[in-house]
Amino acid sequence: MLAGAGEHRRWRLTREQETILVRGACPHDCPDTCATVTEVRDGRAVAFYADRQHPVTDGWLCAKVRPYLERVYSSDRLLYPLRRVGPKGSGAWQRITWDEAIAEIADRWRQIIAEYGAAAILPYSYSGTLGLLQNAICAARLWNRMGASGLERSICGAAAETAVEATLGARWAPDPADVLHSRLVLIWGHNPASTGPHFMPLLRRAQRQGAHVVVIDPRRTLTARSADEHIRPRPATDGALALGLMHVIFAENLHDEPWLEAHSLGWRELRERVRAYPPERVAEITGVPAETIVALARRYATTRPALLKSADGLQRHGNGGQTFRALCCLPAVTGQYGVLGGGLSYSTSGYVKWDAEALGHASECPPTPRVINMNRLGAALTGEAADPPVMSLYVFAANPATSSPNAGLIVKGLQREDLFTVVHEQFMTDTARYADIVLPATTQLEHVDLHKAYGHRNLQYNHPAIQPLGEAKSNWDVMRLLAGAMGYTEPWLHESAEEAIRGVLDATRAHNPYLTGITLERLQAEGTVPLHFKPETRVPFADGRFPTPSGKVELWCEAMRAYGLDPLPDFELPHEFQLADGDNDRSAGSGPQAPLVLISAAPHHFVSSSMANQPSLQAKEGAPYVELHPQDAAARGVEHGADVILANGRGWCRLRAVVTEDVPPGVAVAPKGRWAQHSPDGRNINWTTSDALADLAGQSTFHSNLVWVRPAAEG
Ligand SMILES: Nc1nc2c(c(=O)[nH]1)N[C@H]1C(S)=C(S)[C@@H](COP(=O)(O)OP(=O)(O)OC[C@H]3O[C@@H](n4cnc5c(=O)[nH]c(N)nc54)[C@H](O)[C@@H]3O)O[C@H]1N2
Ligand SMILES: Nc1nc2c(c(=O)[nH]1)N[C@H]1C(S)=C(S)[C@@H](COP(=O)(O)OP(=O)(O)OC[C@H]3O[C@@H](n4cnc5c(=O)[nH]c(N)nc54)[C@H](O)[C@@H]3O)O[C@H]1N2
Ligand SMILES: [Mo]
Repeated sequence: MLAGAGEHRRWRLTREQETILVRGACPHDCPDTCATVTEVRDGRAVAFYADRQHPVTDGWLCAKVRPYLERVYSSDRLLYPLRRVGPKGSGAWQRITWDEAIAEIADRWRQIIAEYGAAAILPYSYSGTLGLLQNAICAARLWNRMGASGLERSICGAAAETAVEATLGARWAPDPADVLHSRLVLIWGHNPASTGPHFMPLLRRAQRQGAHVVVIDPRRTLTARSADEHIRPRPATDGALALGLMHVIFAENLHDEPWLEAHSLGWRELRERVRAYPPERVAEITGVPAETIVALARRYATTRPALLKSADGLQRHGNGGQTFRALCCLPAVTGQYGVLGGGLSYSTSGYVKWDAEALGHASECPPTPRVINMNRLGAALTGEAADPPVMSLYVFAANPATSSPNAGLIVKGLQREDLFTVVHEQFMTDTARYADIVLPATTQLEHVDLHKAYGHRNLQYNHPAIQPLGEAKSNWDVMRLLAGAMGYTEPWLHESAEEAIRGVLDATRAHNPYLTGITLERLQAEGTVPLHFKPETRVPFADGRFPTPSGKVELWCEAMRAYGLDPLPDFELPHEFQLADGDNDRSAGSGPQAPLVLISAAPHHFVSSSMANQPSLQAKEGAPYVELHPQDAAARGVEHGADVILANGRGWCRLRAVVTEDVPPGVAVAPKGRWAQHSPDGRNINWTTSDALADLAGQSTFHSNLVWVRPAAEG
């Protein structure tokens, strides 16, 4: 087992009866980025568990990652390159060698480049792994060199990220353990009990010490169940709620005027703006009683320190950008930025932004000819990207046919006979099924990487624990092969994995004080390395400086104009909801004809569609389901446990009805991530979700989705 402290300095921690312990990082899209240990005996991983030394992982892994070896050694793993032999999507494959696969891809690409230009090639990747090497570097170098189309990576939190950076100047957040200093915690549109579970023990401790916990979410989530208070606004009305809270705070003179004077831009204009949001009007918009709004505003303004913690769920709406802008203003109005235990906890990912030039070498490459928004993949493949059309799609670390919006249109695009699709995957996903060539990918146990986290402030090194299974190759190894076959000779396309990581780390450290003293050798030896903070910057913005153009919190934010937005936060319902009937109160008119707002938030036992093919986790999650309020179920003649059809103009899918008051009237909840091939009729909820873009940063709008629900038995 793990030996004494001295042993932890070595990456192969100790040998005990031929068992080697190897330090790693959980690569999945989760704020926790856990430190892991793999026990290897005779070249085989025999145990996988949490590193006790890590301050956030704290010795335990979540329910979904605990059975990781089931994933690694699954009999469903792709182990050899495959070439399609039947019609697209038919599942008829022929095993080929890597040499044949790489040669065929390079040949096809050369033809496409000759005929259409490299812009006709679209790489598509997202969050199967969050590693520096296997994700970020692989998403940049080869494609820059080729001059392929760029990808606007806005499926997840682009609106929030942009709003936070514009308002505060940087995406910085407190150490998660700082919540132990909070007296009030507002968890707003975020469900950490499922989506970032290592925050929960800290939250519980804070609560036991007397902190008051408020969850703001239309659904009764796992997180809401243990809160002191649960406030349930109608979907997509949070912007109005935030403006309403500020209305009360200003009207009752509870704002921190000296702080606002010293550290913010435009607070008087904001005060003027929020006059239009008195509690009565906000109650009408949000469905939250006026007394609750007033009480929450008073509590928030008078309890110090107060932490506002949010994530991405609440901004996957048409008005996600302005909603997050409004949220960012709240801690300023109460003078809570820079306070230990207070402020905004959105994401820690801004502390380390990998040096863009070292990452992608763009200055040595042709300019990116165009950028395609990943949320528009279906549209792009079926004609929206016309000049040139997309003739080849290369997918890695993503599963768009399952996870991207308007999936029916994506599948239509993937079926195009003239589209050459390559998918590099661990499993035969819904996307891989439509490929012309499928390449087998390594898992985190089989490759090297370096990880930063978005929920805490440590770097984590991942040593490979075992040899690749079958003929699987890492993303980086495949990029190197493709670069070679394309005749690209730049050394940065052929570096070893370690060289590539070291180059980006060193270049980033040269201008990033948070990386002071953090070398590759140190990461390899220690596994987990905390970022370097000076005492005065440990609490974000404690020095009163905000790296915005004005040096202040930009409540009035000129930068928003460039996005076509009001420089002050404001509220408007998403267009999808406006078009329906101009009234967001779906609880009132929940007759059988009325649509419901479908929220497709994170499942507890999968990460997006990753792991959703693992039998033990499928068993825990049960059949693909949708939660409906008893009143909505009754109005539609839907019985608990019966199959229902969810449909709208984009598509439909079939789900099992769960009738529960965990959802409010007018809302349906069906978690994301279900594979279409494991779902009834081969469709999941993304056959209904919208590929319209939000008000800011090309953000996805998964939750601005109206669906009509009826019993499947009606036919
Ligand atoms: N177990 C698990 N963990 C995950 C993931 C997963 O799939 N499974 N996904 C990972 C990824 S990719 C991400 S981006 C993060 C996301 O982390 P979170 O943002 O915490 O996750 P979500 O479940 O997407 O959304 C959070 C909550 O937003 C609520 N919500 C939706 N619309 C509204 C609204 O209009 N107002 C309010 N107030 N709330 C609303 C939903 O009901 C949901 O409970 O989690 C990561 N962690
Ligand atoms: N309806 C609905 N849909 C959503 C959301 C929602 O709220 N509602 N949320 C969205 C969000 S927040 C996100 S971030 C996206 C995520 O969408 P995606 O980034 O597409 O994530 P996954 O669906 O998990 O697919 C990741 C794939 O990468 C593969 N993979 C893992 N590691 C590696 C590797 O090292 N190499 C290669 N080549 N492959 C690897 C996994 O096997 C998996 O199939 O989903 C979005 N989808
Ligand atoms: Mo995400």
